[in-house]
Amino acid sequence: MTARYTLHGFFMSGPAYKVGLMLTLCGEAFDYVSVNLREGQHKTPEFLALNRYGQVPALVDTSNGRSLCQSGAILDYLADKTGQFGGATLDDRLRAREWLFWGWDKLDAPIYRLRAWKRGFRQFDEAQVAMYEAERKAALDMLEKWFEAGHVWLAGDQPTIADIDLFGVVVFADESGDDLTAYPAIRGWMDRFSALPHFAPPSTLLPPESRKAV
Ligand SMILES: N[C@@H](CCC(=O)N[C@@H](CS)C(=O)NCC(=O)O)C(=O)O
Repeated sequence: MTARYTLHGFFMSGPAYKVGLMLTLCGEAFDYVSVNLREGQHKTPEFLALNRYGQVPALVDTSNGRSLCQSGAILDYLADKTGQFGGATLDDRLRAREWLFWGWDKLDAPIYRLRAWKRGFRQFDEAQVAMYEAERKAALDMLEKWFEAGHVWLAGDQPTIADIDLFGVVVFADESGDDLTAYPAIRGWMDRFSALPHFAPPSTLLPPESRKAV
C-alpha cells in the first residue's frame, strides 16, 4: 500500500507524536521513517532538505511533493487537507490556534524540557529546573481552570487540532514531574480524548524503527 503521507520522527518525540496522532485520528495511514537523533540523522543534508530546522517531525505529502515542518503548522495543514479537527466555526478555528500558540509558549517548553532533563538528555542547573517547574505548574493550572469551568474541549464543542496538540504534551506530563492527580479536570479531558476513534498512544504511533503504512 502506498500511503499519501510519510512522517519522519523519533520514537520519543512529543512533536512527532502530535503529527502521528493527527494522522491516525483522521484515519490517514502513513509511512513512518525513524530519524535517529542520537546519531545525528536530523542534521544530514538529506534530512535538512525536508526540515530546514534540523528537527523532527517532518511530514511529506507525496500527493504534491510538499515537505512540511513545525508540528503546529503541520496540524493546520492536515486540518485543511482532511477537513477534520480544524474547528467548526471561525471562532472555533481562532480559539484552536490561540491554544496552539499558547501551548508552545507556556506548556510545551516546561514539560518537554523537564522530561528531557529527567531522562538525562538535557542538563539544567537548579534555578532553571525551578523555573521550568513553576512554568509547568502555571500552565497546568491554566488548563485545569479551563476544563473545571465546564469546557469539554479547547475550542468549541468538538475536538480540534488544539486538543491534539496539547494532548501531545500533557500525555508526557507524568514523565516531567508529578503525575496529574492534582488535575482531575485535565484527566477527564484526557480520558475523553483517549476514547476518540482511532486514538493511539505514543508507544504505538512512534515505534523505534521505520515502518510502512498498514
Ligand atoms: N517546534 C518544533 C519542535 C520540534 C522539536 O523540538 N523536535 C526535537 C525532538 S522532540 C528535535 O528534533 N530536536 C533536535 C534538535 O533540535 O536539534 C515542532 O513543533 O516541530
